[in-house]
Amino acid sequence: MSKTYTITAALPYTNGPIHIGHLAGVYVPADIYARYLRIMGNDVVYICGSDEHGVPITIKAKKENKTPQEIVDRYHQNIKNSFSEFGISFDNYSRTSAKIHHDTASEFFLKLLEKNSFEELTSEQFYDEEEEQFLPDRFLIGTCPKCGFEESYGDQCEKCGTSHNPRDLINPRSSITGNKPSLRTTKHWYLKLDKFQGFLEKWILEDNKGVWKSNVYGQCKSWLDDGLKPRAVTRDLDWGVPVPVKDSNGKVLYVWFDAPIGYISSTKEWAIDNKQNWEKYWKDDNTELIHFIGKDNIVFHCIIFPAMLKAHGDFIIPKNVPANEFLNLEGSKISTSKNWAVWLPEFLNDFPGKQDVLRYVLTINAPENKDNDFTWKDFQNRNNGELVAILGNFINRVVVLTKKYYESYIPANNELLDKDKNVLDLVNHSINKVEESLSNFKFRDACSEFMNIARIGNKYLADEEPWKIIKENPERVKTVIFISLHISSVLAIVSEPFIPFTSKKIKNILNFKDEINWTWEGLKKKDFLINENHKINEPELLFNRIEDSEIQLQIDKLHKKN
Ligand code: B3M
Ligand code: ZN
Repeated sequence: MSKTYTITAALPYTNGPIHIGHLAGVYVPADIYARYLRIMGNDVVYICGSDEHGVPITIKAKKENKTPQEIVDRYHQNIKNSFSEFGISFDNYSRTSAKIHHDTASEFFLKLLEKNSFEELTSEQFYDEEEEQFLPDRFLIGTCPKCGFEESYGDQCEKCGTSHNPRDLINPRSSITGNKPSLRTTKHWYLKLDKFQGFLEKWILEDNKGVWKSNVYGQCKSWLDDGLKPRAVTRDLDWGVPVPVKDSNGKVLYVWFDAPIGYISSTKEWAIDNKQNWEKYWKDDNTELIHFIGKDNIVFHCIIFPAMLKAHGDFIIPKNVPANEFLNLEGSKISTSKNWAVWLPEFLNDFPGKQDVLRYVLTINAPENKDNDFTWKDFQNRNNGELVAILGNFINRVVVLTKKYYESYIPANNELLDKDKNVLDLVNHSINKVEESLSNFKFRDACSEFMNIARIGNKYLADEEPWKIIKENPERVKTVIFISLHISSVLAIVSEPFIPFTSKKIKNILNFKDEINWTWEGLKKKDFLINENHKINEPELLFNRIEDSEIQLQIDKLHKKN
């Protein structure tokens, strides 16, 4: 039955290009899910945008002697292009510096103010006398009270993932000047998170126990077990959404207050452009809201944003938050500052047209339940051993044989033997498994099961050896080719969420005509989508081998960067 879904992918900070870690952790899985839901006939809006406020952007601007706006303008376009080049099928990619976002975030804040969800507190905060500014969040560096990491930020430790109060940081210093900060008094608005403890406990710890991924559930439980406290949602900064009340000069909304509201403003922007009703995607109890994020964003999406939504009162809360772990690169943590990363624009430059290879490798090796490693060798092996040797090879053999024996017309099949029926059963079984895994956010399993369909096809061809029996048993060959073409049509459809560019190529080779039946649903309704006498197109290689030298180049490049 068709349902309505709002799929969000974490809004990337607009202070640098996108790398493979972002893609693997958030954007590819979310894209697979959105594409899958769409082909199953659901009403889906897949939302994202640039997170343009916050300290990382201000810091980058300071370093480069630019304005924050100049920084975000540069990277917003760069990031947006990368997503579109890699087939990330957002319905809308907005940005939080947009007016619609400032308006939406301000209204949200005012509503919470009206509902008495904040308390105003005056406290002492760290201040850099030389720079004459307060030091919220990443402006402050010090030793993590939990794990001892010496470069922890004021708000969060990147090493152990703990969020903390800046006052708990050991040996705090300014990240701009390195100075020891002083303390100054300032007033802020605090969200009364403690008021939502009971609601969150029931919703997460009871209702979603065994439903949400265990990494997500575990982090939430530890937050809830510690007891929630009021949390400041404003900052003394000049870059961000101004606090929309009188006398709040020099104060903006905390980036983690405004950014998730960005999902709502991006949906609104889409709705205006497409004459849709945005409220259907955020206020209807039958709509499923799903947030795709990395593990460092769990608390914001599972505790703070749901509390904000609940406090507001008009909104649905997320159905699931399938957060991923991190992807490492060649055995080490991906690091922007150390330039230990594979940046998407560079990848495209070095491997033009190989977006699907990257999508495939990042999915089959996704950091779903634990941190995982991307290696160039594995990238090469997956390409040569799976995409070329299994999927590409299967489609190519079938299409070449169809051309050779039947001038590219699909032959009529004869009576199916048990072994043909067995193969069809295996394929159907795999389709169901792909579906089941996708609906449970198990993208690695889904992807390897999809490749399994090509494996089944290859084995079938190898067992039946049509090229050997074409002379003495041409009628049998018709059936074998028909079944193989059917498997190719299954692959054309089932591959779409994972490797959309390739799916399109296979569809084109098979010369898909009646798009209505050539869907996943169509696949389930009918035994065969293809029919005899339909003419397919010329063979076309789907993938090329990647040579050792190309891989070595990447490894050298990575090490040279350091
Ligand atoms: N920009 C954090 C990040 O990129 C942040 C996500 C916002 S989602 C509302 O890790
Ligand atoms: Zn730590």
